[in-house]
Amino acid sequence: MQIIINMMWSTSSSTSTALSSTQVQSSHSPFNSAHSHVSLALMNELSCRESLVDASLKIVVTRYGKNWDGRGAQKRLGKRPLEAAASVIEDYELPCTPFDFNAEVLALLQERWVHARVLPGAIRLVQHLHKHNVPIAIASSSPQRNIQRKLAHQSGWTEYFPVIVAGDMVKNGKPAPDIFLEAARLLNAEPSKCLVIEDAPAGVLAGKAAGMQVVAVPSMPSKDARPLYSSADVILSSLLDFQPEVWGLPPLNDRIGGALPMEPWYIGGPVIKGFGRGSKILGIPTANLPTSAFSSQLADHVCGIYIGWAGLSNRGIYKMVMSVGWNPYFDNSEKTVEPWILHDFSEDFHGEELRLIVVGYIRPEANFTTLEDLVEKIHEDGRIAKAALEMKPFSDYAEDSYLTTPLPLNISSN
Ligand code: ADP
Ligand code: RBF
Ligand code: MG
Repeated sequence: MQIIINMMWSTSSSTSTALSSTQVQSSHSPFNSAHSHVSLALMNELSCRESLVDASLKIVVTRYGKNWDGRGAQKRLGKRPLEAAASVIEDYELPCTPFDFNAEVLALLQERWVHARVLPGAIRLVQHLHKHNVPIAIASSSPQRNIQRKLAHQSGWTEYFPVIVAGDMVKNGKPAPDIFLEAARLLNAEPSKCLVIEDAPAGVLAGKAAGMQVVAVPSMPSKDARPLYSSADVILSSLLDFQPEVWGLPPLNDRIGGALPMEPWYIGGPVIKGFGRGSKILGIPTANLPTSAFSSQLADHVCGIYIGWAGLSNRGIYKMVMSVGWNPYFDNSEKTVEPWILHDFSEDFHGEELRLIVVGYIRPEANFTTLEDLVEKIHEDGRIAKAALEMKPFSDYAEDSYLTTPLPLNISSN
């Protein structure tokens, strides 16, 4: 499960993937038959986000005696290595050339690529498109050598991407359209029949400049960054929400009882006080967990609404549905994990140990115009969770001993 497709060293976003076929229908038209199909999609950001790149940048910037604070991240997204290096050098006033800086960062990244993880939803999507003979290309700002190295970590992926256009194969990097136009040419597809999936603002601009449709999956989903993606045709919060049928491609039919099975996620800790508004304002209590004990797992998971099983100290095992993210309606400043245990308790259990196995994804976090709409949606999530957790594979995890085994001390006391 370790691959990085788009992530070049600047931050994530340097790779894009293109899907194509021989003929095209207009977007938004339903997929009719395996023969009449469509689209070329170029998509970016199949792999995990900036953490590896940022960790390497931080080391090199620190070597020059400067304090890394992550500034300028937006600007670097989707840029080719030397251009991104120039931007860091300017931001931190470093006494070196982009070439030297780049060499230092690349040396660190070589060692780290193996640790890169695939973005949630990437394998599912690529395999689905491959199965339906939708040609896919990668159009990445990374140099060719780096893309190959990243692809090699994921078995079968070289064959999924018959066309790869790297940053060093074209004259102008993103936001110029060159990289996508070259991908379309190699795919034998008209640019207007291509769909780009991109995570970086520069890539979104490049896709539009190439005359393609663009789905943005922002790698920096902060509110401030939103305007940078405004030229995209659609903005999604993750690849899990990509709906091929919207683009005339065969739909994904892998939900079970309304939830998408996923690699289970095991998290736990003592129940802490949250914002004190779940039960008071919504009538829906959520048992907040301290995220410090599993912050890297949290960073790997996209925001959204999930289902799973909850083991509560020695009270029992229950179904649960939870929100992961910033709760747009309340506009929180941190990413929280808030499970609503689908059981009536007669009292609070702050401080008790809660262990969760998260097994399925329902939907992205949304904003709502009224509190009633939010409450109604959460109740609908609850109904989906109750029913889906009765079904395989979700039901199997109710037996998992993780739910009944006390956590190691360093986690439970965190
Ligand atoms: P907080 O801000 O402290 O999370 P909430 O109003 O969200 O307050 O209430 C959550 C608390 O309510 C939990 O920490 C737990 O002690 C208690 N609680 C009672 N029933 C449930 C339930 N079914 N699911 C989650 N928490 C519950
Ligand atoms: N908050 C949002 O702002 N948007 C959502 O889509 C959303 N969905 C939720 C779904 C579930 C199953 C639960 C338990 C909560 C959800 N919330 C959502 C979070 C809700 O706002 C949260 O419980 C409050 O912030 C109380 O802390
Ligand atoms: Mg709560």
